[in-house]
Amino acid sequence: MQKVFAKPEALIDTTFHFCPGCHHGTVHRLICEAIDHYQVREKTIGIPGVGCGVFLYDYIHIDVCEAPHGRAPAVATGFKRVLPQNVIFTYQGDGDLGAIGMSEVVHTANRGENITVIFVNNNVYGMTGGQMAPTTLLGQQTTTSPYGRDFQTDGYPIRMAEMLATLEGVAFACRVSLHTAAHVKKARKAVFKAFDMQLKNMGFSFVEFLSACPTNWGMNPQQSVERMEEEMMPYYPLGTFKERTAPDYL
Ligand SMILES: Cc1ncc(C[n+]2csc(CCOP(=O)(O)OP(=O)(O)O)c2C)c(N)n1
Repeated sequence: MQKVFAKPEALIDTTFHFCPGCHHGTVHRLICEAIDHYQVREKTIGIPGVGCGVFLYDYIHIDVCEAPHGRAPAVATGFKRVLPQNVIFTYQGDGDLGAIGMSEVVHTANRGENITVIFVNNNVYGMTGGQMAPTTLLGQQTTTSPYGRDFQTDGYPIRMAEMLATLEGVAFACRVSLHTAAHVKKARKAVFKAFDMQLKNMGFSFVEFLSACPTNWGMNPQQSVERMEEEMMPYYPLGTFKERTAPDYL
């Protein structure tokens, strides 16, 4: 019999703590598939920020160093500079990366650090109970925007992948989604590309995942994936916004 499905070796055989319909588990799996594919398990170091992805060490068979809220790109910079032969990635939510950690990610990208940033955009602060994030859509109700996000008081949702793509130091910036199996396959390719580029010393790579947070959106998983298609995707277009084809020192 031909085996067509197997758990990635890098993925620890345990049960995720994530809520039903949450996409963090899918992102974990895709990272593990890339680690297995490039056979870099022994030399990969993951740096989660603070949020629902913080328990990375419980799920992936790699070295993990937790960073203070938002500081993962700065911690990753330190690791990469001391251990340039290692594969270093951060794992951050939109509160972590786009609010308290905005400065770290912008300057790390601008310096062109040869790391990979995995960015899980679920439109809210998930772990702390669904507060408004920089990526919360206009009109979206959250615990801190009960009447819906209003640009006059809260500004506009930030498109991180497009913004970072404007920086010279960025080698790869893309946005993918996880709301259908076909989109997960494309997301997988993006993670592979980001790891590949880091292994080729191309510079800073950034993968933004549109993801669901059914618990804090007050929806069931099916409604959540419909919301991703109908509300998130029109504001957050999918695609590759920058892809360098050679290291910038060539
Ligand atoms: C310095 C600091 N401020 C605030 C917090 C509280 N806190 C923990 S998780 C979190 C939000 C995380 O949201 P996000 O980054 O969007 O990740 P998600 O949980 O949605 O995956 C906050 C504000 C903290 N741990 N440390």
